[in-house]
Amino acid sequence: MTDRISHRFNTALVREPAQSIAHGLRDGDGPDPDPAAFSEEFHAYVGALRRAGVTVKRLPALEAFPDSVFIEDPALCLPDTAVLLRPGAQSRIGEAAELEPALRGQIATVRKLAGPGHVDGGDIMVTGSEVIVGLSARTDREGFDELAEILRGWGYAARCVETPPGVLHLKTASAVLADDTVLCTPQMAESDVFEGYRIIETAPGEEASANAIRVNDTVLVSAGYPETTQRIREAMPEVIVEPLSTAQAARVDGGLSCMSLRFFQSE
Ligand code: CIR
Repeated sequence: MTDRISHRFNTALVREPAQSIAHGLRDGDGPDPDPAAFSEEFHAYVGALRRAGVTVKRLPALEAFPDSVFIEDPALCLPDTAVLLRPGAQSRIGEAAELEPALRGQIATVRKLAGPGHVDGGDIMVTGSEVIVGLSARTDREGFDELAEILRGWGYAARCVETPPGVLHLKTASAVLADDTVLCTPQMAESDVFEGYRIIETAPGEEASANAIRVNDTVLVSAGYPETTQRIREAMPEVIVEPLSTAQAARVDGGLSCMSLRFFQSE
């Protein structure tokens, strides 16, 4: 696979949060996100992506799809290629069709999962050597098999693992910080999912900080997790680590990775 494929990006697609984000899917029965506060958080995130060196293309809000700000879930983007996925939640499956025109406008080669399986982008991690796909309540074996076949045709090796029970997505509990380095929860570190990778563990009680993203020479991490932030800074002195608030996104089980599709586009 390509050197620095896991974090070398020049473009990101984002979707403005809808007012209906207040009705976004969530596991618990905590408070609804506040649309105005969510929007503020989202715009700070867009600013951070730009500072990290990507051109951000903003797509309009989709009121009919409360979770559509989490644009990572309906597609997988790779350098100059992409796959439109089939999100596993009934209320989200239509997000792929809504995204299709914009994705085709940006990326030369776009394939589509035909089904019947399902895959959420949050369950897909692209490292320097492989594409790791977590089976979860949203991503199933049929979806993995169809995706793996497409990826094989493009020269990418895909590996299927188990997303830990009770965890929404693989990348809720882990993040790729360099081609050979991941940040993950102690629970994931103990499994064999990241065998052979250099692992940075989230600090005790800071498991929610695992949903970080590396964009070029910057790592964006959720604010409020000082010990994990320090661990990343110590392990990776070559990167800038920027904490960002994700308090509103967290109310609907979202975080930093889900609010953009990041990719490298040749000129
Ligand atoms: C959902 O349950 O689908 C949204 N409320 C949150 C999606 C988060 N996406 C992600 O981590 N990739």
